[in-house]
Amino acid sequence: MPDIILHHYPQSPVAEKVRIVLGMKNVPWRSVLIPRLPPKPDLMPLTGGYRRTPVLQVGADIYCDSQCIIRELERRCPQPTLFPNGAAGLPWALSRWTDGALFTLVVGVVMSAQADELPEDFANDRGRLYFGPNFDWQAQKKVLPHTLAQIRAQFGWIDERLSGNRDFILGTEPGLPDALCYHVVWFLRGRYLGGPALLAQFSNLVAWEERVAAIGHGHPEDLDSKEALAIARCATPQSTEQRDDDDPQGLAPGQMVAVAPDVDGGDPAVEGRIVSVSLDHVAISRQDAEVGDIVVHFPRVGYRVASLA
Ligand SMILES: N[C@@H](CCC(=O)N[C@@H](CS)C(=O)NCC(=O)O)C(=O)O
Repeated sequence: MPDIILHHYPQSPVAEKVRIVLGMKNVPWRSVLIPRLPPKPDLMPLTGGYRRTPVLQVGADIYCDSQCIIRELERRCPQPTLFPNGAAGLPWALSRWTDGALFTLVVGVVMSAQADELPEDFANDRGRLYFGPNFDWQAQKKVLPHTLAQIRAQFGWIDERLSGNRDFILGTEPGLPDALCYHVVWFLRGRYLGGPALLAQFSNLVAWEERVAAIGHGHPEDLDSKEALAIARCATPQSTEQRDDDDPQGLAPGQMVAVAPDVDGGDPAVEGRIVSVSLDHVAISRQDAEVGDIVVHFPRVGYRVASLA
């Protein structure tokens, strides 16, 4: 099996979600550390402009967004499954809450509580990314107690789910819902001074958090970013053509498109020619001067695919 390469940085909560999934799979992987802010010169040749964290590389196939990354990890390493007890489907819906509304509330607390101490370029970048061009950390700081009340009630849901000696969210086996909920808890605990006290109110959640942390990250081995580029250059994309005659946008292999997150975060679009498309993914091929032929994979949910033809 070719190497699984994760481009990430230690402080990234979304990367922590994927690292925990790699722990659940208990697989070897290569770890490339990337900068927390653009420019990301050794990542851009691979993604064609996608700048978020994490990114998965397998040879010359690049997977953007944790949704797409986790789907690919489940496909490549099906056992143990992330969907024990026939739980497929619903965890993806849960991810729209954990990665969406809940994550945004936690980013608001973590960032606005430190608004006066954070480096300006970092605060401005994350403000734009998560709250759009009119972000205002000082205004968010004023409503911190309200935001904490929102988060506390929602963490209460997780705690309630884990009552009655349920080890993991789906029962006795860990699965995708654990990684989804855990990364937000990990973020609040590690990056907000009041996080540990808030979490201490939830005994089921805290005991579960320790069980998920104990799963670990699998078996990472450091890889230099230049070596990752060399691996891509020497590899050939493995993606094969796939069409979907029911695609609502009429997307089809061969078409030139631009793909970007469907949020007002100022993310650049990635341009390329569709190789494969389905209800939950689109993969586009591009040529890069540094790494040659590359196929970049995106989820459909949360992404806008615009036709350039
Ligand atoms: N929807 C994306 C969100 C990724 C995301 O926003 N990650 C944060 C880090 S936790 C990020 O990209 N920050 C800006 C950066 O790393 O440049 C996913 O699930 O992968």
